[in-house]
Amino acid sequence: MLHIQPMGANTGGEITGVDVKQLDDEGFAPIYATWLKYGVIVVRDQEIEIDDFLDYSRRFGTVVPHPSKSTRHPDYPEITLLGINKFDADGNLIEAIYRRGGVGFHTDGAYDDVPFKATQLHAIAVPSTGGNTHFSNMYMAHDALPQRLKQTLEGRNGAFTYGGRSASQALLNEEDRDRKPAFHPMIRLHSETGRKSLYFDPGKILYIDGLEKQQSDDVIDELAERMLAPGAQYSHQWRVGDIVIWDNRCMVHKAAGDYPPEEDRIHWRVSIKEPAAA
Ligand SMILES: O=C(O)CCC(=O)C(=O)O
Ligand SMILES: [Fe+2]
Repeated sequence: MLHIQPMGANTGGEITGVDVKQLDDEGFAPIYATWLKYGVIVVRDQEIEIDDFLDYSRRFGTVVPHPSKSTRHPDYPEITLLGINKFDADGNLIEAIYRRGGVGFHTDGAYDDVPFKATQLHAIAVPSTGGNTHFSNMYMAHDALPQRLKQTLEGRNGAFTYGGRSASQALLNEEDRDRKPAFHPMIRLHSETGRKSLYFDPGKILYIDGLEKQQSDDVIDELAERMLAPGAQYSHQWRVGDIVIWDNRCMVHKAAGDYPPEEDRIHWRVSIKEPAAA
């Protein structure tokens, strides 16, 4: 029987007692509601094939291929493989694969005009120690901002690119680099929960539109600290069979990246967008 339990103090929920292969719309409704409420959920103990994972993922929205073409599954472009081909031909660790998602807290796809609504991972192999994914709740980051910053940010857009100010684009093919920035409101109203969150990604933001460069840089530096609000975090310790999905509209995340590199840590990953308006 479906069982729901909170994981972090304010963020993260765990669901047990379901088989995602067997769900109908009625069975899915409480899972979706739990996801909206907690920002990130884990569904435990799933034994699934790639097609099952894609079918289940499509319940959340439109599954789209990730721009990093080199890490796509050869037969399923919508599936990104995390932790595969970590070593080059000489046996050296490829940092861009090992540390993927581990450089800092971020939200997926802010470089796109329509960022990813959600990202979902299924754990295939889990290391004996480390390798968590950390999450932090951006509703709480918004609510904890000083009034002065809320006033500065309200009604303003941030400009975001894949590499942000550092321009690191290691996993992109040449033709996909240096696209124009995408603009998104820094204070974001969630279309489904109606709550305001801070929308920020220190590794992808270039500047805040309408601010002088110095002020924009200062605010970005301040937000890099304030994005992690007290009590807003949840660190997910993976088990094989977990399916974890987070809401990129109101959460940031980061791979801990601290596991023994010689061990396997492998996930299937999908990017999910809002379905196109009918
Ligand atoms: O591997 C992880 O824990 C998360 C990686 C990441 O940032 C992502 O898949 O978007
Ligand atoms: Fe990510």
